[in-house]
Amino acid sequence: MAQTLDSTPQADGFRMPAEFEPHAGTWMAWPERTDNWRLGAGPAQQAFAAVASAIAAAEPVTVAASTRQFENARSRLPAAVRVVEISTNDAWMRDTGPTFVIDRKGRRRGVDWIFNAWGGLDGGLYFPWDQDDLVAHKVLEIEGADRYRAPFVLEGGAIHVDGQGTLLTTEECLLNPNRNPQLGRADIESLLQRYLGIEQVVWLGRGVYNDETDGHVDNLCCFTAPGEVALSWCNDRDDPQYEISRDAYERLMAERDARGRPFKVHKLPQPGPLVMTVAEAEGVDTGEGAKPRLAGDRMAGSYVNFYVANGRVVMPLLDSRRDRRARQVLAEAFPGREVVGVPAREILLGGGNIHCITQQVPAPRRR
Ligand code: KQY
Repeated sequence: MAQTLDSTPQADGFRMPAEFEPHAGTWMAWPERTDNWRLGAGPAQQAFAAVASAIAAAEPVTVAASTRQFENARSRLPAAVRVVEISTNDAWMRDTGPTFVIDRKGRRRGVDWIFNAWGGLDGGLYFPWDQDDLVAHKVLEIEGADRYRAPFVLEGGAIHVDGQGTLLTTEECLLNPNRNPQLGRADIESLLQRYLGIEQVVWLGRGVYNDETDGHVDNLCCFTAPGEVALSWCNDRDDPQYEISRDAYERLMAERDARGRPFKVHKLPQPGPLVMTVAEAEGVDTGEGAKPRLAGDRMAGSYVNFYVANGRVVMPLLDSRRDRRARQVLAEAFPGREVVGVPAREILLGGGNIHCITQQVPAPRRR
């Protein structure tokens, strides 16, 4: 039986592996709330199903769907995808799911972070979020993995690791008073070390412009290999993203990773700028508990929000003028992996992208 443990992953010899290490599978959740997903969530469901299919060609995929949506999800997803019933408040498995950690004996456990919908009552994106806060525990029960309940708020999209001691994050998110106002930078670093088995935190400044998560790093910058990162890049000096990306680049250039390596940076062009259309905004129901979607809203589109599966990278297609170049950069950054594009504007309309809706289950390895 899966248990809840009082110790920490670091004390028990566990670490979070990099996303590019081998996977046993992927978890996703099924979108349905009509005050975030337009037209009754149908177009988003189609996009999520395409992402699930692209990943299922490489590794086992499980999708969590509500009681109400179970039959619909089952019929829209390929037979190879396992569908299980789990209640959620929305569909961001990166942030509500567990972060898996592994040890040298080939064991796998999970960290269950406190979830407050990206800011709680101080700028959070919906209320309530009680079902989302239970998702990680339920996933760990199904996976039969022991659980660490971390004593602080964190979302999986707010961190990236290289599996060799280095963690990337942003100040905008992790130092935001709407997450853990009682904790300072040093406290957060110490907790990340204890719960993820990392040694060093590389702090970037702000996340992608207008990112409603308060600047999740998974939309701005991620590891592609030890010592290598992909960074969302903007060449237009008049665009607010220009300074953000430049600052991140300079910080990376000034840093070394936990093993003393300098960073090689793969610059991914920013799509767009992408803006919500009148028709898109009108298709979203007005809800009491969710952030309103307005025509003209600048969306935080980024090609960095991709998912690394076994043998393939599943990337968002967001802008026909830039998709090809982004695919080329990713193919160079991930030699030996096939880069598969999935139309992803419908996911972006809900506030995130492919990385945000996926959560890897690492394959434990004996060393
Ligand atoms: O960046 C992510 N990991 C999640 C995006 C969530 C957006 C909620 N509307």
